[in-house]
Amino acid sequence: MVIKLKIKNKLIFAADLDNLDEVNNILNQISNLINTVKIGYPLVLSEGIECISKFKNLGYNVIADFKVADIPATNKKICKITFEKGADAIIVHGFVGKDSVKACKDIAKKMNKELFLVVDMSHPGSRQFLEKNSKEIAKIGLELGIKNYVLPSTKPKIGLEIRKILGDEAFVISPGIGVQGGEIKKTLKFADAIIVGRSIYQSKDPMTTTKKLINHINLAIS
Ligand code: NUP
Repeated sequence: MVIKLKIKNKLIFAADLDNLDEVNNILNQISNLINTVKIGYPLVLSEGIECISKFKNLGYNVIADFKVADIPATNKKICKITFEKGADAIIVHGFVGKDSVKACKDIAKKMNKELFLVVDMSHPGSRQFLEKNSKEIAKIGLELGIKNYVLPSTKPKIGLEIRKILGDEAFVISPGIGVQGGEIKKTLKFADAIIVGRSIYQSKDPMTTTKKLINHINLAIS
């Protein structure tokens, strides 16, 4: 598996709050349990792109979940700026086609950063368009030599099928655990790490919840 990010406890925290103080409050409670934070539009549009450097300064790996999905020239700019702001990795959509993904891949390679390709998604609406093309999207990733992928924990059967296409060398992260209905054990049969947001940040006791999640993860892989 070729990934520069070392994800502690196979758990990525999705910081989808719109308030940085609230995110920091959660992180203070779980900082010894996780080392990788995924940020996306809710936080960045509320608090600004500088969130990335703030988390980097605290020592976290930062994955920017911007689901980049534009023409190649614009994709390249989005990725470049995100990496310059300090993100270790960016999440990119595959449905836009090979040229758009390649633009992201090329700039990630040039800047020595990571790219995660979304092959399928976890919500019910993904069945309408994305799921029908997920295998083709995975193939685009392989053709471009992409190592990192996002697969939905809510679709364990598809997860396994796509993992077969991607091979053991791929590094797969998976959202959809908990609130969306995904299960840790089934997910870790095709994924290397899970992404969890609401189950942690909406919990009355984020530290205990995170510890329980890690126990489940350890049981699932033992
Ligand atoms: O298919 C996807 N599903 C998904 O939930 C791809 C994603 N990137 N996500 C993101 O993962 C979603 O935007 C959120 O940040 C996180 C899951 O959060 P939660 O359901 O654990 O709260």
